[in-house]
Amino acid sequence: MAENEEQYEDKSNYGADNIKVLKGLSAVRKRPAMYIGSTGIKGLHHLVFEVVDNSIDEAMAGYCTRVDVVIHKDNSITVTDNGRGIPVDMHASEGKSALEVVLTVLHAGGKFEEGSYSVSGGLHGVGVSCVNALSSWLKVTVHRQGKIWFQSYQRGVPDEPVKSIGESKKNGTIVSFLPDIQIFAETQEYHYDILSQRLRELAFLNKGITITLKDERDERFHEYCYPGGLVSFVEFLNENKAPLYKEAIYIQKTSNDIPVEIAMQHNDTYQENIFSFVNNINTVDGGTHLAGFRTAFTRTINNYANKNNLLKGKGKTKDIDLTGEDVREGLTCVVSVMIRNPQFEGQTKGKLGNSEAKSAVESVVGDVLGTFFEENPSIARKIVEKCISAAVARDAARMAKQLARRKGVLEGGGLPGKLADCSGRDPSMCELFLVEGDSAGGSAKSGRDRGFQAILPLKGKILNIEKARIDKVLANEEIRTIVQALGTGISEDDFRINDLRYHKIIIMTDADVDGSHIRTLLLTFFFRHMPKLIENGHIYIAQPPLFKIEKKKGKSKFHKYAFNEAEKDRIVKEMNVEKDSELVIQRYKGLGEMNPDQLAETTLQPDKRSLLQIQLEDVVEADNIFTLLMGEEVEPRRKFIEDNASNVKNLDI
Ligand code: 0RA
Repeated sequence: MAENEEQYEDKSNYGADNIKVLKGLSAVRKRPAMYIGSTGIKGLHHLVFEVVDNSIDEAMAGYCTRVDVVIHKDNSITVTDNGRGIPVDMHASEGKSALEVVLTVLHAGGKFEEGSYSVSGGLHGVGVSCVNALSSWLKVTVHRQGKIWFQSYQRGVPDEPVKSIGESKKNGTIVSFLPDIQIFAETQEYHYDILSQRLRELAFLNKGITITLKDERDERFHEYCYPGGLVSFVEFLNENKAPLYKEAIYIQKTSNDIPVEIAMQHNDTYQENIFSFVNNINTVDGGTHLAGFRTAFTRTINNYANKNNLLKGKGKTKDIDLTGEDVREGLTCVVSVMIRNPQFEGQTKGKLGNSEAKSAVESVVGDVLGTFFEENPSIARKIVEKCISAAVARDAARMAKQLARRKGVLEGGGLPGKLADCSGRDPSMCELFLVEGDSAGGSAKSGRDRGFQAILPLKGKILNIEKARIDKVLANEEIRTIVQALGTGISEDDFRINDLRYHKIIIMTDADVDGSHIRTLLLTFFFRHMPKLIENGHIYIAQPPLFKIEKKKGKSKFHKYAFNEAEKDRIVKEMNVEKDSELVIQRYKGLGEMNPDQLAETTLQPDKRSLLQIQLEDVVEADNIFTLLMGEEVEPRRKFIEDNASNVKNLDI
């Protein structure tokens, strides 16, 4: 008989051992948010990621190639991996199976040996024991060294000691759990998209590993496996853009014991799109590793360009000096480092603080990219040319900004003549309607409550921001007018959210292809140049009705509005008329067909209208979507609006 089994034979003492465990677990159950961030939707999904992270650790250590995640019908989860399996031998200090220790003791995350880049050092990094504590039940099965081991728990407390339940030729760990309804009171429902986005990201970051996600509620299934790793990631990010050169540049080297991995590719847009990761965790606010990349990237390109005389005579008066902004224009890049003791800083812990990461990335980029340029002169030249044109445009942009500033657009001096402003001055109470067309603008002006509602009619197309630099953006009259009305200025250096004059900015366009195009252009503009407005939830879409259904009954008349065909049919049925002639159904082709009263009643008055608030959850996804939206396809655009706008009908006003 195996040593382990003998040690578990005496079950009588088992209860006493668990007192310590219970104390640890009850701390987690008392303050779950401290351990997993929240008990809302984020925390709920965090449970899955916590378990998956352990499997990814196994993969990074070279022992695991596959992770399968299943969402069951009852919203319980199973994570299966083919790693070594959690050890089951006696844990010396705890006096019980290592498996039980890993599952019941806080921060026993499981790495007993030194030298692993455990991702559990990350944001909340609390280990499977937390998941166990916050699950109404959890079951773990381990295939290891010829046997199958099993233990089950309720709210973190083992039902019985670890036992062997059979033989197996495989290795691996299977964890199943059901989040505790007592903890996750808000929602227990898993979102396929939240899980799939992170799992896809993990598959990009860990090349070759296969991650699957299956949803038994609707039989959805996805398999993620990218032998190209970060190169595939960058090509995915550039999917709907035109790359400047065919293959992404790939850098991989360990410096000072810090593995650095980078992939990058320029495209023909003017946006910089850099994602950075530390131990597989997205550092949304960058940090030292990103700073190291930026410094080395700018220096390496300038060195190459100077060495090859590519900058001579390019400036108006003197030779050009390429700035960081110039070299990163249109750059899509993913920087990933592994660090033993990552220090995360900032309010949301999204910024890496370790200074050794800066020098490691700097040295790797300088070295490997320098060599790459020498060996691939045609690509190097293409990049330098793009940087030079960025530098030239930067000059033009500076002039445009100066001009705009003089005209008061950026300082928020005067207000545009076309704006019908409201009389209220408290931004938190004020709304700005961006209305398509002068005629709808006119109706909106007469129908509004001028106390807190301002109207800005827009005519003509707004420029396609995706393809324009800041100088062109500011040269566009419609955009200048919007910026002026908002009062915030534009772009990172000039944007002042505190000067925002309206806390609700409501896009009101026709329900046709043109209207949807204008709406998309506006959203893209806000996303690229005033992302804070979207992050802070200031951007809304008005939803004018499509139908008016009027019933004449003797002398009295009454009417209702419908937002879609189905609603119209339902209302017609409810009106229960004997003759069709008792009904007048009007279909609005555009906002312009509504008179001021109708517009007020359906689209302007807070207690009657329906607004969609724009939310952007995932930056990777958002960037992709915006690029996609600027294509000619109407369908993905429509779908975006549907997916990203959450209904906030009769908002709390
Ligand atoms: C502790 C030590 C070892 C592996 C693991 C934990 C481990 C944990 C999880 C959680 C999910 N899947 C997992 N796979 C492995 C090292 C084992 C060894 O030295 O053989």
